[in-house]
Amino acid sequence: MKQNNWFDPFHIQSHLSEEELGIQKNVRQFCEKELRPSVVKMNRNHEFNINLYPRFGSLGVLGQTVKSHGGSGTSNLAYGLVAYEFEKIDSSYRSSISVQSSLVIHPINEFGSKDQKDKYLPELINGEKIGCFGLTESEAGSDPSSMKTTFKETKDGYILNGSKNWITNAPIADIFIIWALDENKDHKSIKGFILEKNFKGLKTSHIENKTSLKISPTGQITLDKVHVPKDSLLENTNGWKSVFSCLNKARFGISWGVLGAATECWMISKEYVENRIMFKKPLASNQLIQKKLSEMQIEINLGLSSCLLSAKALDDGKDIINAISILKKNNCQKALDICRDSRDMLGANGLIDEYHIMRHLVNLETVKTYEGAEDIHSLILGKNQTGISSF
Ligand code: TGC
Ligand code: FAD
Repeated sequence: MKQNNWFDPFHIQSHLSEEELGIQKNVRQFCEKELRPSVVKMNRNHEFNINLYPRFGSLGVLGQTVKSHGGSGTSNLAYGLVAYEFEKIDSSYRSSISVQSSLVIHPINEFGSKDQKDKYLPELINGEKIGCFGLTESEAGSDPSSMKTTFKETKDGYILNGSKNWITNAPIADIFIIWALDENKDHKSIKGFILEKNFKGLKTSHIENKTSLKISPTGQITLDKVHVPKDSLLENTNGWKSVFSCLNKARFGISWGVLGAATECWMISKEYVENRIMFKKPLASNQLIQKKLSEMQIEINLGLSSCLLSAKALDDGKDIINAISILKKNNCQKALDICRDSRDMLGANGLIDEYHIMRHLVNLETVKTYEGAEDIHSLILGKNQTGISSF
């Protein structure tokens, strides 16, 4: 057949710089060599190898948009491409880099003092230290402003009390970004703190029975009268806007990432139906099957094109808050649809974990929920469109 551009119909690759193409290629090679061979086993065993963090650091994918303290200073577009490549293997691995980059390194770099940056950024960027981000609580998920975790100012610092739940990396973290409310004020008094795992009164536990994102360790954090020195406060935060600036970054990466999982499922099902003979001909020769393949191609490429436009706008310093909610919601939804169709096209074999699709499908159930559940993004968009808050 004549060469055509069915895989990249909008010529997305032609919009990438030499540097971005190089980063994507390098990261893809790393993922294929270092992550893919063990992904099924790691998932079966709920296992994460913490020694990967220094490897991620050497690869330059931790805090990659940061221009100091060892950061590679890449474009946001390159960050999106990295998330796309990591999530082709597993959403857990994309989570590992998202949390460290967007939710730990970003707030320290953006809201920390010079001393905090000098102390924490180098080891977070080179992967010697692992971070986590504690916003959600058992009774405060979609509405984090209902959190019960509080801080109280003392002569020489702060006392933190409360608990966080569903925190990626909590069981393995050295550094904890914790969000808390002033115990004497209202929900607007939000502040962020940098805690370390050896702080007295800080304990973590592991959520053992997750059926999704099994490679990624998730846990609870309890804070029992944790005395936090003054210099642990992220002094340049400005209320909830600062919390959301972290979420914006993470949601942007997720929007690219889920299309990686979807692309993977598309390619697996394409190869399968081209080779599977049923009714004496390849499955791929049936119109219904080709319709499914074309829908995968359409949604993935529309999603990637919008991601590309948003990344370019972000790199030009433009506000992309609405685009982020559109992409986080729509790309997750479309990726889930694509995984379900792929699973169906493999018939019974689609249920076997070596074919990867079920793993991507159940992972995407997490991704649909965290960083603003699907319907929450509809409500954010509805609020911004009408000026009326439904919350
Ligand atoms: P609202 O009144 O809308 O806003 C309060 C202030 O924040 C500003 N703001 C933003 N600023 C920057 N970026 C954004 N996206 C912003 N959205 C809002 C806003 O302008 C306002 O500023 P000001 O100056 O007027 O005070 O706040 P709300 O309470 O009504 O917000 C409601 C809602 C639902 C949108 C918000 O609470 C929300 O997004 N909920 C979802 C919670 C969530 O996403 N949690 C994520 C936890 S972290 C996580 O899941 C990590 S997963 C990790 C992994 O990848 O493994
Ligand atoms: P709820 O808020 O109880 O929502 C349940 C359902 O109700 C959802 O479908 C939601 O869309 C819907 N809903 C809620 N409010 C409304 C409304 N007003 N109108 C209509 N529908 C509504 N958090 C962190 O802080 N840090 C992390 O590192 C982190 N990692 C995570 C890792 C995993 C594996 C998971 C699963 C979650 C993680 N989270 C983390 C938490 C995540 O952000 C929350 O689960 C998410 O914000 C949703 O909160 P919830 O689970 O309490 O659901």
